[in-house]
Amino acid sequence: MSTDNNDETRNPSRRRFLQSSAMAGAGLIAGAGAASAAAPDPLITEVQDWASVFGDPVDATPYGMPIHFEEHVVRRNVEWLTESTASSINFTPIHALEGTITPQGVAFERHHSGAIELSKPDYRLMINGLVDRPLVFTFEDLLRFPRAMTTAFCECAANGGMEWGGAQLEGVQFTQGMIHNMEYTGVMLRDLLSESGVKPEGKWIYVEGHDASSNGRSIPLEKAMDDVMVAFFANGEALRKEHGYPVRLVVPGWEGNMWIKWLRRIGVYDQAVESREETSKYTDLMPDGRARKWTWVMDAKSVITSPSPQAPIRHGKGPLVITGLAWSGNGKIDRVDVSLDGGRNWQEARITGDARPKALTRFHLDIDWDGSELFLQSRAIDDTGYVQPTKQALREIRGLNNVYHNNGIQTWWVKADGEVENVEIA
Ligand SMILES: Nc1nc2c(c(=O)[nH]1)N[C@H]1C(S)=C(S)[C@@H](COP(=O)(O)O)O[C@H]1N2
Ligand SMILES: [Mo]
Repeated sequence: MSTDNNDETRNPSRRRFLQSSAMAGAGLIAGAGAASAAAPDPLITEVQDWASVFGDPVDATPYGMPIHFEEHVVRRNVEWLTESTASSINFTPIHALEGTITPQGVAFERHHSGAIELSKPDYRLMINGLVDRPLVFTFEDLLRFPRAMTTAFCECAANGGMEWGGAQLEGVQFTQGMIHNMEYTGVMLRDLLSESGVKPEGKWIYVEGHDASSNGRSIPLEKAMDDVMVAFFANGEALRKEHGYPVRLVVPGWEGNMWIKWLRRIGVYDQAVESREETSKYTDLMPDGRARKWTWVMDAKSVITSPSPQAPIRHGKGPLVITGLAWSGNGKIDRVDVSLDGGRNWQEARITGDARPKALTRFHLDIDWDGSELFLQSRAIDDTGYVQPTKQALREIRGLNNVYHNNGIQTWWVKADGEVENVEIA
């Protein structure tokens, strides 16, 4: 694995290309037909408006939004998927993002009964059940516990679920966009539980939200005492309403459904509650009609975000930057391989920046594209040695009745004209 950003030193053909395009000069920049300096580029030779007048003053936007040129980079939903948008999901535009942190404003939302408005003064968090001291915390109380930070991906168990039967949706936003990755600040759940004092018979917690759905889930005490966080900041600012303001649970590596928003109560019990969200939902139906129980961890997965159907190649042959995301609920990403020919041959991609455990990891592969069609795939390998499976390998074990935990390899067919389509290799 290499974190070397200076690819030109390692890739002579790329360096040659960059040199020759620099010699072609204005021709390439000015675009079609402008072969030489004979057609001067007014963007260079003329004084532009933006260089002649004042720009916006400070305070023009007390809370800044992206410039309007980027207004297509938004969450989107798939209308036919759910009957009502109050109990629905939308998708992160991962085809248009870089790095690993998801800005809250474009991070996917999943609500079972809509996003509620709950103020800090009205906020209460109860811990009860098998504890020495049942307690109720206000928001101010939480601020007085020692702070912790963690960066973690939150992936809905249904991410990729529409692709179980076959390639369906045109865009990585829709096939893999039920994921976000934020830097959280809050307090460790174990510190709150210790304040209440868990009785020896307490083996499970049951967590639920203030919203009408409550979305209750059981979590084994071992996990609760390990890396679960009660978070109130994300990416340096307060949680957004839609992500659980003022307080949500962060359950690193485990399915999004357990990340309770608008956290209301933590009950300590001697056994799992077996609520709706962990019996009729969020279990995986097997071909023989039985369901897999307690599939909490999100297994290693990766996907190429560009090129992809919403991010086709517009620049023709030559240097091409291939990029994507990889993650594992079991630990760190060790390696990501990329195939240009539908899985026959693989080459190792570069992990760019840090590979943190249970967090999104960015990879890049720089190639010299000859303009012929590609069948692009990526495959993640985590530090437990787990290798991301093909969709076919998953189906052989789990059948076609399933919705959740589809971490199979995604294939993008890149055509000679640079357009990209969601396909499967037969
Ligand atoms: N209280 C509450 N918590 C909830 C939900 C909900 O509907 N209510 N949805 C869950 C599901 S299914 C997922 S995938 C994540 C989504 O978090 P997000 O909306 O920040 O993307 O929140 C989980 N926590
Ligand atoms: Mo979810």
